[in-house]
Amino acid sequence: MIDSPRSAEVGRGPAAVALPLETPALTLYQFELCPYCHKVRAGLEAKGLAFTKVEVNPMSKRELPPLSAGTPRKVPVLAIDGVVVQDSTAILDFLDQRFPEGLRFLPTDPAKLARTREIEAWVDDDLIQVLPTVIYGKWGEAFKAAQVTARTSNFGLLQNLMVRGGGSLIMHQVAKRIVKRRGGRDPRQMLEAELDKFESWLGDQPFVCGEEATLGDVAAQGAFTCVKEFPAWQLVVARPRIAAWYARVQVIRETNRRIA
Ligand SMILES: N[C@@H](CCC(=O)N[C@@H](CS)C(=O)NCC(=O)O)C(=O)O
Repeated sequence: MIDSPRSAEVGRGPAAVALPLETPALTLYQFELCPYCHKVRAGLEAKGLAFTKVEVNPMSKRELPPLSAGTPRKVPVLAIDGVVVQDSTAILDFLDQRFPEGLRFLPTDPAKLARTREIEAWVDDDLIQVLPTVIYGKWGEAFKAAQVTARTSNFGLLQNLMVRGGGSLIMHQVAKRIVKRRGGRDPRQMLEAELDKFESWLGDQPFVCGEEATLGDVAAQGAFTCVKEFPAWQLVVARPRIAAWYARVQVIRETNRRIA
């Protein structure tokens, strides 16, 4: 069972991360259902870093901290010690350099490093492109997605209603655009095709680059987490090797997780 991460299927239980005494405050500006934000959350938890989440209104984005001129007003954004880092890949690289303790995202072996980078690129360029189509592709799903966002935020009543209504519309349009860009294929078939790739890369290994979890695992597991509340999750957990891998990475996250 995927939801019981310490089951026999999961196997190893990593030791909790030992952090330096003075860990700076970290704030993650995010959308609850953004797969890039899920990637970063997986990384923060796997590193054992406490962080505060700030839900950003997808329409006004007024919660965002000041960003460098000319950079897109997109989430995730991480603020740490007065420094603002944008872009999920840049944030995970930053975290690995700044907090080398605990799980290392980037292996020292050059072949594994190249592989884990390739997998992370696949997460951004293919997997994350397909996920919105199975989350928001149908009106009912888009409305549910907007409700998840509104439920998990601390928006006031009016903003909440706007996020539910406007959010569903925006999310549905995003999904429709992706489907069109990808030749009008059925969203579930597109997800199955990405799952096929991931399953073959994983093979019988515990993690995508072998015995140790790396960046590729954190990025992919984080991204998959955003479909957990949706029917498409069944496609993910129907594959025993992927389900066991997902749970293994979840153990690392839960062992190390610290929420501020
Ligand atoms: N390359 C960026 C992509 C981030 C991104 O596209 N974020 C989306 C949410 S999933 C966003 O903020 N969209 C708002 C907009 O485009 O206005 C990353 O890896 O963080």
